[in-house]
Amino acid sequence: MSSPLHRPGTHESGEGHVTGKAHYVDDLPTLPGSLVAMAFQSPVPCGRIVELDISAAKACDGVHAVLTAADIPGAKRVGAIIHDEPLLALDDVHFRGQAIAVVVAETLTQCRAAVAAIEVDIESSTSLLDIPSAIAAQSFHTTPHTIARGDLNEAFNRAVHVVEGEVSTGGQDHFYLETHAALVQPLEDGCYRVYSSTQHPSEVQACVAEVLGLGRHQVVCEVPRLGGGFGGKESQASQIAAMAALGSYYTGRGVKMWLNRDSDMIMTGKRHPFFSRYRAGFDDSGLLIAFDVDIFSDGGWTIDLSDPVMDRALFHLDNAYFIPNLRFTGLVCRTNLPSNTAFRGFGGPQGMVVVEEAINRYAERMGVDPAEIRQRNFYGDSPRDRTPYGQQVTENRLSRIWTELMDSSEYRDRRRAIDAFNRESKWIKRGIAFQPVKFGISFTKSILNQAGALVLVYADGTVQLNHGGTEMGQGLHTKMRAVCAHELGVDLERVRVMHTATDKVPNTSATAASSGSDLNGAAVQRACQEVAGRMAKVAAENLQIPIEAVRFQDGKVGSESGPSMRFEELANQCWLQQVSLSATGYYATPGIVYDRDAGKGTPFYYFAYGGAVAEVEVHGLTGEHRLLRVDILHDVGNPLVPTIDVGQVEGAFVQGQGWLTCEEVCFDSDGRLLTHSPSTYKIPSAGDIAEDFRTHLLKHAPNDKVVGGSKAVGEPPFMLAIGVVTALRHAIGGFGTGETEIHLGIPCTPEAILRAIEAVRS
Ligand code: MTE
Ligand code: LUZ
Ligand code: MOS
Repeated sequence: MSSPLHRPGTHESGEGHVTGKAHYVDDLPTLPGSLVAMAFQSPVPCGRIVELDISAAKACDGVHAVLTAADIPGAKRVGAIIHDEPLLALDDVHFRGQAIAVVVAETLTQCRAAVAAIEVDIESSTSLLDIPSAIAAQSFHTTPHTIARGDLNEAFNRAVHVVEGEVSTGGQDHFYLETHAALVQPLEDGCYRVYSSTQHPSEVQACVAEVLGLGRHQVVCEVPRLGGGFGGKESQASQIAAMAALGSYYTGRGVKMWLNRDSDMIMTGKRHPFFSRYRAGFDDSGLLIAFDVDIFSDGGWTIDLSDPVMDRALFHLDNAYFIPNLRFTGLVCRTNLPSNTAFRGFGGPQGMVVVEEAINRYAERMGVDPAEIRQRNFYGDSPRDRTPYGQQVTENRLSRIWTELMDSSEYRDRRRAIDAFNRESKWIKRGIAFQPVKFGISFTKSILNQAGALVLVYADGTVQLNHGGTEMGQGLHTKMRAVCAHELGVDLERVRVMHTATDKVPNTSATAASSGSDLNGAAVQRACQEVAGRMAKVAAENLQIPIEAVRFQDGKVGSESGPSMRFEELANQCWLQQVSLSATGYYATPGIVYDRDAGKGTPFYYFAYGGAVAEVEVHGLTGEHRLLRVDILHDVGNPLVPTIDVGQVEGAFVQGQGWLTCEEVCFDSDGRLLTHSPSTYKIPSAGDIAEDFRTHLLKHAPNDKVVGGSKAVGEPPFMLAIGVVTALRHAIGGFGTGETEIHLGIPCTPEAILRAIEAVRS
């Protein structure tokens, strides 16, 4: 049988991506007379607006409107969960870059001139620009959320070694290749069509409707594709679309809003910086028996998704390790910075680095291989093996990954060779590390775990597939097309995946939490099965075979060895016999609940597992490093399209590497973003990728819970990159003498590495 499912395949838009023929929002045709919009942004990080003068701007050439909060006909505040974010500043400004007014003009040049003509008088007040200042000022978005179990005091009394310290991790810009963009077209009867580069079309639809004071039925949001989202377009595309919509509302014309790279980096939120204080108690066999952690995140000026991000950080403070006694408390700080948001891993990476730091320091103090400590602390498969929030760990693949990866990467031999190398080499040292990952799959806000699809079969046997997920390069459409082609037994070429649109599938969740293919895949499968069921009946009657014998495969429908007809023949037959050829499919993940007040529940449908071995080489005089070799063994179940998943694993690892080693978001003491273009913000480039990069998917590991036996893949491998930090610590240790703890800040830039080397040398 020639089903495309589980076969290597190319990305459905791959050719379009490389030839430039794939359409993004900015490539779509505009209506005659269309305009562009640009925001006038706050020049200070915090203050009260005393006077705003837009008269000169209104008189500028080509300007059709200059709009402020007073012009908003509907909701003045928006927001992903809590509507705490003024779309345009009300009386106060809360970060440097906040939108105060929107200028709508014929060209971007005219917009720029008009923006420059706006005058604002702001009475500045003291701003909070980092977590320590926010803690000192008791400036928080939330109340503390705690997850606890066991008896911490008793466990710390029993602990033989206690490691205590602080960990800070910085922000990360999403650096999608396509910056935020929206195009709004007015329709008849006061309705709008919104094209948006968003991971969450339903939220854009809702936000535009609320801001304009309309019902959601009056707004359609359509997404051609995204040039990357990485979480940055989960909640924050809404404001861009709403500003463009406001422009369209007042001018009656099509309006596009597109942020250039600098504006995108200045206006929109990033990965949450985190600051943690921890105390970790180990027994004499190296088991982590007590773990007490306070974590703080920088939410920025509004809450956005900071609450669920914090939840996921708390849910991943254990990573792959069973910790019997613990207390984890999380608190979101309010600062005068852009509102931080979803970013691949969604708080998980920030949580995990804390436990990994504690293990590294313990192992360094004891002079043992941290890999062995990690393995010793793994969750097992027994009833004891529950997470801090009480979820049973099932189908645990950690020990399998450990065994296979240690063997295939020749970890132990290489570690011995590296230690020998380090004894001989004075200025160049090497390091190697093993990093396991366990990552919970499901939206931590449980109700979001639902999806829908709509399948249309035409009488010529071709198919249009609609589902609620968005394509951002991750290959979701490629996978959904394969699921659909498999269910209907037709070639991929017959199935066209349509633009994601809210008039095809309503009330969708963001394509996020790595669950796009799990959720939409099940909905697509159900929609296809519904149509196929009706078609099978017609086939059985026409072919005079029992319905149970009907199979859909190789473009034919019928019995496996007996009579059959071509799929297109059957589709036409159904039309002639007046049988409906379209169907919807709907899916909601069963059995997941989380009681936030109690800090207990089963928030995840299952866990994804993975392991990485990373080897680095550090230059002692410059602090620079190279990644010599990376071996990854990752669990994606039975992959829907394995080539796509390998790309996701590699991409996630390199993006994690960027966060941990070279990307630094810097603000000056006046809240001004200093790193707002590729000249000052360093993302990993081809030369930073491991010279020898070996990615393998765990074999024979189907996941019964998900369509085709697959597993989510988008985010979990991001955290495998934490192994690079441990490998760097190993190398840095080589510059010292024996059992010293390493003090290495994240990101591990050359400066941070040099500082750590200086410290071990003295
Ligand atoms: N891969 C590409 N190429 N571009 C992206 O924007 N986003 C990541 C991941 N992989 C992203 C990506 C993030 S943050 C998530 S949550 C998932 O893809 C979302 O898609 P999925 O649920 O279909 O895996
Ligand atoms: N939970 C989660 C969420 O785990 N990932 C997400 O992307 C998300 N988004 C919104 C709310 N909860
Ligand atoms: Mo991904 S951070 O869940 O969009």
